[in-house]
Order: sequence, then C-alpha cells, then structure tokens
Amino acid sequence: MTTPATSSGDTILVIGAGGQLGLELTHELRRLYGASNVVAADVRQPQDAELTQAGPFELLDVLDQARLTEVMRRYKPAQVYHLAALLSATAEQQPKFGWRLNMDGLFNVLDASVELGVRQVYWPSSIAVFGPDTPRENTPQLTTMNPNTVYGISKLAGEQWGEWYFRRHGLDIRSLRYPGLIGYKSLPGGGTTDYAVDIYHKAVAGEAFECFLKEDTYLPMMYMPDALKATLDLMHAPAESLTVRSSYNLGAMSFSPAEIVASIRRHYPDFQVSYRPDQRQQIADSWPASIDDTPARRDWNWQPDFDLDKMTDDMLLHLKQMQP
Ligand code: AKB
Repeated sequence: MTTPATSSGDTILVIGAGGQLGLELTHELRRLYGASNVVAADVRQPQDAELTQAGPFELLDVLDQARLTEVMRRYKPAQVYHLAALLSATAEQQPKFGWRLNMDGLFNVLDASVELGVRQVYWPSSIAVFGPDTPRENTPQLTTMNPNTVYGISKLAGEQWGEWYFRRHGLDIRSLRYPGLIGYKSLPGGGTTDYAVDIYHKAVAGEAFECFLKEDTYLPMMYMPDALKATLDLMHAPAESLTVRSSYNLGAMSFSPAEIVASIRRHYPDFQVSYRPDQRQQIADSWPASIDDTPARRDWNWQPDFDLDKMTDDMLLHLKQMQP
C-alpha cells in the first residue's frame, strides 16, 4: 500500500459504513488515520459494536440532504467515501427505490462535497456497468456498455455524472468498477455474486449448498484485502497520474461455481452442492466473465495478491476460527 495522502487531523466520512465493504474499509481507515478521525455513518445501527464505539458514528440516510449537509458541516470531512447503494438483485426487486437511492444519494453527496469543499470523494462502481453486448472475456476499460439492470444503469450514469462533476466543478472524485467482493467479516446483501460468500459459510458449517447460478457461470471476483488495497491505493495516487475519471476496471480472478466448489473440496472433500439457477442467472449472463484492467495497472500500479485457492485457504481459516 502507498503512503496515505491525507494529512494528519483530517476527517474522513464513510457513508454506508455498515455494509460489506464499508465495515472493513472503515476499520482499515481508522487503523491508518486514527479512529477519532474516521466518522462511520449508516442508515441502520450496525451489528458490529466496534464500528459505533471505536470512533464517531452517525445514523444517516443519504437521501436526507439536510441531515447529510448537517453531518458534513459538523465534521468538515476532507474525504468522503460514499458506499450506500442497493445491489443488483435487490434493485431489480425495487427498481424505483434502487434508482432513487443509487442516483439521488450520489447527487446529494456530490453537491454537498462541492458546496463544502471536500478534497476527495470515493464512489464505487461495478462490473454491472457492462451488459449483454459487451465482449465477455477480458472486457476492456472502454467498450460497448448497454447495461440491462437497474443497478448497472445507475452505476453507469453515476460514473458519467462523476466525470461531469470532475470537469465542471473540479471535484476530485475517484472510482473503481468492483467485481464480486468476497470477505469473511460480513455478509453481503442482494448481489448476484454473493453466492461466492455464502458458499464458504455453508462449507464451514458442514451444510449442503444450493447455488443460484449454473455451475459453469464465470464471473470476475476479488478477495476483500485486495479490494481494500485497490481502494486506498487509488485514493492515495497523485491526481495527475489518473487518466480515468469515470471508473477504473479492476480485475483479480475469474471463476465459476464449479471451480470454487473444487477449491473448497480441497479442505472439505464431502461438501455437497446442488444447482438451482434463478433470476440472478440472467444478470450474471449479462456481465463480463473476466476483466482487462490495464489502465489501473499502468496508472497506479494495481496488482492483486489473491487467486482462488489462496482466497479459499484464508476464508476457511478465518471462518473456522470465528465458529462458536
Ligand atoms: C452485485 O452482485 O450486485 C455486486 C456487484 C458485482 O456489484 N456484488
């Protein structure tokens, strides 16, 4: 990881701190910059007591612009990480709310950041910006997009608005197109790639797993430590080295359900798995199978540390330790 670019004493605000990425990112930012300098905010009281007790915590609905502005005026953050969103599968169930949260939430953060002179904003995009017309293998940074999910449309629109705020207002907004994220510290909610988290929990619990995707469905994935490293490295990179202001493609590994099962069976040879594809299969089929992340590697030296078996070994080790 490169040296932190934030000066000591600066405040950082993480919106959506109770989510899968938010939780781990907040802990990591507090470790790097001091717990009292990192304000965690979420629409719900998080389960993780450390998040609310180790440093400042605010209950915050990002759609409530007055409250957002009040929180931001009070803490005067130099950096804002805006992670609150509805993921792909949930947004298909609640399309209007998904659109509102993902877009209006972003506008509220961008406008308050411009108004209050925030130095840097981080906002996550996703492989969901690509669609069925996109080349599936080694999907390049610039290509046909045409996403066909509410989540993907909102992420693509968000990327373009981010670029507009950068050009029009000089807002230093940075973004990554995450693949499916896998970690042991919290469960994701409502994503198409989430099977790859649940499967480890079932293996360790000694239970059978029913997969909602077909066994040969390849998707780009990433282990959480790599996602944290990428996010912080991007935020610490000198502005002049960044050539992408929409959102960077980010790759690490690509595997199918059959391959993750094989990786887990190295530890649990009797692990039982069945396949019952549901509506999430269509979403997965519209996304890339693998990602070309050349601009991220070139501009800020991106390189992942984890492949499938290394991730499996680490996930299973930690989940076993966490068992009651
Ligand atoms: C989802 O599956 O919706 C997310 C994503 C790939 O952005 N994990």
